[in-house]
Amino acid sequence: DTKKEKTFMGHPRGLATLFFTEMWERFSYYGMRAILLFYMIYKISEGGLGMNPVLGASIMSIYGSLVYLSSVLGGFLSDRIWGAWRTVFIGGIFIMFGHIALAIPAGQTALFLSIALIIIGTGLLKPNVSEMVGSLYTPGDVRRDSGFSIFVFGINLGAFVAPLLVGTVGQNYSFHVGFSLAAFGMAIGLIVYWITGHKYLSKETHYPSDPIQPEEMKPLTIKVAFGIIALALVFVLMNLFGALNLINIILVLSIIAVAVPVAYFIMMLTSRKTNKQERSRVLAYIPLFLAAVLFWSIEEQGSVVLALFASNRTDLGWFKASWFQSLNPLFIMLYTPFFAWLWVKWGKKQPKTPSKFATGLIFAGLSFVLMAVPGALFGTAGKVSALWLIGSWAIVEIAELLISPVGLSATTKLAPKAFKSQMMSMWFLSDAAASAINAQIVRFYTPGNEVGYYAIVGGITIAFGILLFFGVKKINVLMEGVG
Ligand code: LEU
Repeated sequence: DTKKEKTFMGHPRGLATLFFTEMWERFSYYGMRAILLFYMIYKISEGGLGMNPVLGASIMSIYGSLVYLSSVLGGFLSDRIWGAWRTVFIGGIFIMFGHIALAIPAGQTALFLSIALIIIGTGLLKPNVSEMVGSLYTPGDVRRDSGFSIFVFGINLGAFVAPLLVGTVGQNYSFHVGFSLAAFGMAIGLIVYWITGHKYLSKETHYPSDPIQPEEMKPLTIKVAFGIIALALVFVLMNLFGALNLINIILVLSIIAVAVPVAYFIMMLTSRKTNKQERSRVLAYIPLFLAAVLFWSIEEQGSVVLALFASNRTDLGWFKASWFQSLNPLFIMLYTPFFAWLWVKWGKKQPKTPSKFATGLIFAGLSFVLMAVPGALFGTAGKVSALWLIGSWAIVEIAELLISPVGLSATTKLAPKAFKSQMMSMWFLSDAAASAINAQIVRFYTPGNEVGYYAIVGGITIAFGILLFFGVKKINVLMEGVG
């Protein structure tokens, strides 16, 4: 076929649809996150909910965890029931209503309703948008990696602009107007998706890849019912012992978010569908997964612990605390061309996945150790230069480029044949587990002990990075040539 098809930067037109849909979805998500913590903990007289900051930080983290844990549900609904096209659209509707809930000044009820809607919606939308990017290319298409880079650029473009717009309106004018901007962004994403997606995405995305069979319904219903009853029982018991409060509910959710990836590992390692070589690759994935958890733990604390530092401990001048959330995506966009150039330049001589991960952990840890310095030097009572935070993000984003794209690609390469989509979920689960752990540890963060907090969390991460360097050889052997 010689007739020239219209492309999007040399890529299938469907990439433009997915690029803009995900850009607007991430705009809504990160815009909301840039002001949510402040909304929860600011005094009622300042337009906030007046919640305890320690609880607010914990909610931010468990929310960030469940948003990715639910990708397991989204993957299932898409593969087996709805197909990716519908799952994404329904997800977007949930997300939009989630932001609308916060646009209405209805206190904590609206807060928790919004959180529930956005957890479900993101779980339906995000894994399937990413999956559809992959499905734009035939297995041999050399444009695949560059397609993903363009897609990730869209994520970060949305994430960069959002705190500036939503943050400014939210902090200057009213939180609720800020949240309505987030809702508006998701609405634009949905319209773009609907109109251009019908034209440019393949009809295959309208059908499940592995439709569920009628005989599978009964065992599935029993499993789901069992799970719901077990969870309900836990809450009933907690209630009986007078322990049913937010802190303990968050603890139960944290345990679940850590247990799910553990269960996935056990299932993949013990399944008869996994052959010997595949088992060795899954074993190699365990230390990489743990490293990813440590990395995401620090990365995700950017919108919690560092956001608190921005608000309480930083000389802001005309700057808004929420604007700091734009630094993470900004540095990613700045560094991406450099790393693309570096990997091409080093070619086959470039370090393998475990070495990149180990280096990444050391950078991630250093970004936190740096944050221990201002408190150690000047005490924790006053305010310090914004350069500390800017420097910290500049360092942690080096780590993100050594771990996030590399890990995503390693995940797909190490997946056993029978568990391709489960492995894809594993990548999101590394963030879910990390944020679940954060929900527990951020409670120890108070201005009084910030120095110890940053030094310990950063130090543990650096130590694990060094440990990982010692294991590099062994992991490379286990990976058997797919490094
Ligand atoms: N920052 C990433 C995103 O928003 C996180 C994800 C890979 C867990 O897409």
